Amino acid sequence: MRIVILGGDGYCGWATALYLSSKGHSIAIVDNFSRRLWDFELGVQTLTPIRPLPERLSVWQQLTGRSMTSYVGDVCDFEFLRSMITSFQPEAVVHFAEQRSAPYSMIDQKRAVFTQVNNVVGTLNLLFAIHELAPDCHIVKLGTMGEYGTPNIDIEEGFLAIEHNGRRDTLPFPKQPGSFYHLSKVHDSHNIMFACKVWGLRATDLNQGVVYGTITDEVQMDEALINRFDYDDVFGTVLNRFCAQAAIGTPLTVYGKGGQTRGFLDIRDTVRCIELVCLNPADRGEFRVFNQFTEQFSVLDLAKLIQMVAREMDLKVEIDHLPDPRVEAETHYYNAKHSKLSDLGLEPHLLSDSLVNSLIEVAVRYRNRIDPAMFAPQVNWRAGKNERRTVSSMQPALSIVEEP
Ligand code: NAD
Ligand code: USQ
Repeated sequence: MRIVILGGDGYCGWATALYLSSKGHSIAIVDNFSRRLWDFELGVQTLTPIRPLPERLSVWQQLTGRSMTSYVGDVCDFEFLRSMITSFQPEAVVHFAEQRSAPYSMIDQKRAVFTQVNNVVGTLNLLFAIHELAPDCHIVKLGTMGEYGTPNIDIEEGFLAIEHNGRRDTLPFPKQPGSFYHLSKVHDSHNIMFACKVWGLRATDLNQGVVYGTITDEVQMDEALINRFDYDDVFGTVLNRFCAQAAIGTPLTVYGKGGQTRGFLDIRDTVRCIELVCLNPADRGEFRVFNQFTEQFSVLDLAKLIQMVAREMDLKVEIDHLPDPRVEAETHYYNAKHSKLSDLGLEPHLLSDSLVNSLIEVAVRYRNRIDPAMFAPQVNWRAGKNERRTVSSMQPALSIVEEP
């Protein structure tokens, strides 16, 4: 298939592009490198030293003989997007190209507005461009499990059958997102559903849980193909942060009671899910929603698991409970359905199989790059305006592209 990966220089996008390329698909990567810029802006960097995209692509070509096309530009630039689609003629577009950090979106007014404009306008542009230029193309959009929040009922896959005043209907599942970022995904979902209805587009909204892991078959072929491992307070996800903390013997930063429960999946399952969805497209006019995660854990479950496994590796690990900087339920009911991807053939990897080699060992290998100042949360949901430190108040931190 001819598949465009919007956001292909990022964490999920890079692993997906390599995987789909290895399967023989013709791949185009689109990215404007904004994520590398936001890292620089905040003075943070991935634990793993990722290479510039041209170097990544050239190493991939040398190793496999497979080339990928790259288009450098902003999906919010409609003319850029139109010309890319005209030139590549995709059968599927996988849309990862958004600002994906909840804390980033909660720093202040500027970052909240930026997040929603970047995400909502990029997706709207994609809908208009596909409608005009490639109406049969399947849109595979990355949403998030966080769109649903934590209701006190089971979470269905996208839609809920309800009876109200004696009448029945099946309606979009109620959304209770917990950040301006998560809200941007809800807005996207509504726009995509509407475009499928009025223009007959085909789309799959993947409500993905928290992705973990660095190692995929393709990424581990060469150090130059290494993927991101974010552990800072803004872009670092909880498992990565706990593993980086364990690697240098800093207490694990559980926010509040730690009963916050989320869906998780291995990056190897992310790439496989995308493949399954591309190979089994939605029908014309169909808006599908799949919940894309494989296991659910509470934050405290994860901390205890890492403490146990890390101790077996002779790492000293304590658990701290910090005041929760977010506004979220610290204990709650959570039971989210996730059978549609298994029905298509997904065979999940379990955290217990990858915690050591894809997370803790990677954190230990690069532990001399860990900056413990990145562990304290600096973005408070309640503040509205956070004085988080930025690169202008720090030493230069641009070693991302310079280190071997
Ligand atoms: P990432 O930040 O590593 O990658 C996103 C990429 O998109 C970056 O390379 C960035 O430069 C690019 N990008 C952003 N805005 C762009 C624009 N306007 N034009 C062109 N390129 C742009 O993020 P990720 O972790 O790979 O997440 C990818 C997608 O998956 C996001 O939409 C995110 O919301 C979703 N998701 C991620 C996770 C996770 O745990 N990482 C979980 C659920 C959903
Ligand atoms: N948490 C801690 N300690 C930490 C960091 C986080 O207890 O040091 C807690 C948070 O308070 C939260 C939970 O861990 O309750 C998850 O936080 P996270 O930062 O790992 O994940 P989140 O903000 O939800 O966002 C991540 C990705 C986002 C994606 C989302 C999927 O950054 O792009 O959409 O996971 S989901 O959580 O299903 O919405």
